[in-house]
Amino acid sequence: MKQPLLPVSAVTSALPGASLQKACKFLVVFCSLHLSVTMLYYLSGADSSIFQYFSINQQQQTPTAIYSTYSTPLTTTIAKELPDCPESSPLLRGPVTVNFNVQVNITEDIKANPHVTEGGHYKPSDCKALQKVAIIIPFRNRDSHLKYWLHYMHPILQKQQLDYGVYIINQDGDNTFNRAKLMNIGYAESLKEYDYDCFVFSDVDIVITNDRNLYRCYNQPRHISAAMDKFGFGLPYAQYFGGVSALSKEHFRKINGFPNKYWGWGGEDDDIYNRIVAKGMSISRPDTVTGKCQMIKHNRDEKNDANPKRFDLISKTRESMEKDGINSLSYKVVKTEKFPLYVKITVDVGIPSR
Ligand SMILES: *[C@@H]1O[C@H](CO)[C@@H](O)[C@H](O)[C@H]1NC(C)=O
Ligand SMILES: [Mn+2]
Repeated sequence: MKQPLLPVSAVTSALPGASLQKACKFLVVFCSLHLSVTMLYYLSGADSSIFQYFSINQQQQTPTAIYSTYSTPLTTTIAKELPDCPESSPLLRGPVTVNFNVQVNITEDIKANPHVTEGGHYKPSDCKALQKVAIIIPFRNRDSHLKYWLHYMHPILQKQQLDYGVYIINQDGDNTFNRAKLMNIGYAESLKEYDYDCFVFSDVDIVITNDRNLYRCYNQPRHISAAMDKFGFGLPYAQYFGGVSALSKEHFRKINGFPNKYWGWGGEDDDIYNRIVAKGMSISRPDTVTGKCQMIKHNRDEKNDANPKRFDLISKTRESMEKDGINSLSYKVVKTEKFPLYVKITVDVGIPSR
């Protein structure tokens, strides 16, 4: 019954007085050292499993509950995740050569972007992107332009270290085109899929030619296409907000989204500009070197004639914006198709009232 002690006492009793004391001291020191190392090891193991427990629960609890109750473990959990991506991506090089006369092949582009996942999603694998960006492209019958957009933009967006998804919002049927309403729909539909915090709205026929022109959001609504070739690499007028723009979720909500009542070409971008100014915000832009963009030359689409009502509508933005926007948006999704480099959502936007 007392067998485990026996060998020790057998050894000690065999030793003479002085060396017995030495051996005892040594044993005591050794044992306590061993005990403390074991305790340390055990405790650190227990600690990390506690952290894991909290990090799993994090998703189920409200952030306030986490911060007030478990502030220390949460900090440790974050430190163990990917580090934040740097404010300025080290992968950026500046000017990008763009040529719309060279043929592109979508099969080749799918191969060239192996890290883009089904539906046109990407996020950096080695750092946590600073923003989650939905790129929204109003669309109809422009597959030949979309090929170029995907070819040039996917590599740039990855170099910008964004967590992004590409949403092609395709107007069904052949009634009059409604660009701004399609962009509202893109906002609503992308949010159903992922918790985006920034929305870039882009025409399908515009690509940037400098990878430092970031497709992300800033303190103020951003006009990205600030120096388009068709306007001599400048703005057609100071208030111009067409082409490519970026609004955070907060910006977008503040202005009640975009107008739904602009059928046909023109005016909706000026209405959006008016909304931004009416809510006390201003436009942020890259400089005219960084902001250089190219547009594919094309004829005006059918069923997208200049909207004769646009001047009247623009003059009334301040009154109409509270009633007409994301709060009055109605549409029907006809079809959602996931392709390797984008999602295509075909929607019924209706027809102009009256
Ligand atoms: C595109 O490239 C693939 C090979 O990756 C080739 O099989 C296909 O024929 C090409 N398509 C065109 C239209 O050139
Ligand atoms: Mn165009």
